[in-house]
Amino acid sequence: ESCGKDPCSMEVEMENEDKKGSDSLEKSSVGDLSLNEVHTLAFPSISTADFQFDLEKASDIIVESVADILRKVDNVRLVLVDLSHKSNILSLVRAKAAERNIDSKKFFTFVGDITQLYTKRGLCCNVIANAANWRLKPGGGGVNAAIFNAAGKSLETATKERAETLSPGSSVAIPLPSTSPLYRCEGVTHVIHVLGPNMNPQRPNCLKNDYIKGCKVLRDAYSSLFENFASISK
Ligand code: AR6
Repeated sequence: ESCGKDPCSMEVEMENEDKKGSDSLEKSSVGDLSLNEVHTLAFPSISTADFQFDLEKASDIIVESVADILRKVDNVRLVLVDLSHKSNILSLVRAKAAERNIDSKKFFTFVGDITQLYTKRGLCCNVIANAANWRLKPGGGGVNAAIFNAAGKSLETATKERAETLSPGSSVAIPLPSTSPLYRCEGVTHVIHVLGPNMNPQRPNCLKNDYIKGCKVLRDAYSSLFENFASISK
């Protein structure tokens, strides 16, 4: 089964990027970034849909966490993804990132399905984050179901080898087997599962509107995610 394209074997499309000399660079194989490509993390807004976390507070935390990691790490890109142009979290984050003068080449928002960013939208992201559940199980809807579906059984197996559960505010990076369709077609080499704070009484470990705790857990979740991504990018 082929996807028709060769993910991440071409240079990352970047506006204003100096592409001089790129012709002489060797093209890489799938999932192996060549010299003029930049490690890119695509991540969903953790906890703001099924887990019902406040969007204003979440957008502040996203922008602060992004600013923190970009101060520490060079040569990476972070992309906040959501499914719709009408996404409120994308609008809030875009405005706050602009206010803080965050470099829009290193951090931007993007509309698309996180499991089809390369094949449908031409955006090459070698790492994607998942808004997981504490059992690290497929299903449950949202981005978790989409990622486990797109990656196939091998993500479930690889996840089980690394961790059985996740506590709120933490993350675990799973190298994707090269047989996974998400690797072969989209060029995704790692999925980082993240567990954010839950404000939904229908879900386990609900924080019952305690936003002091909730904000701390969400900050911890993003810093864990970004640190994990930074170590993959070394
Ligand atoms: N591509 C990009 N973004 C998406 C996609 C997708 N395919 N699907 C959803 N989003 P959610 P949570 C956005 O509910 O609030 C699951 O059942 C969505 O619009 O997936 O952290 C787990 O098993 C929103 O902006 O995650 C957990 O139990 C963001 O992704 C629980 O939900 C997160 O929405 C986690 O809830």
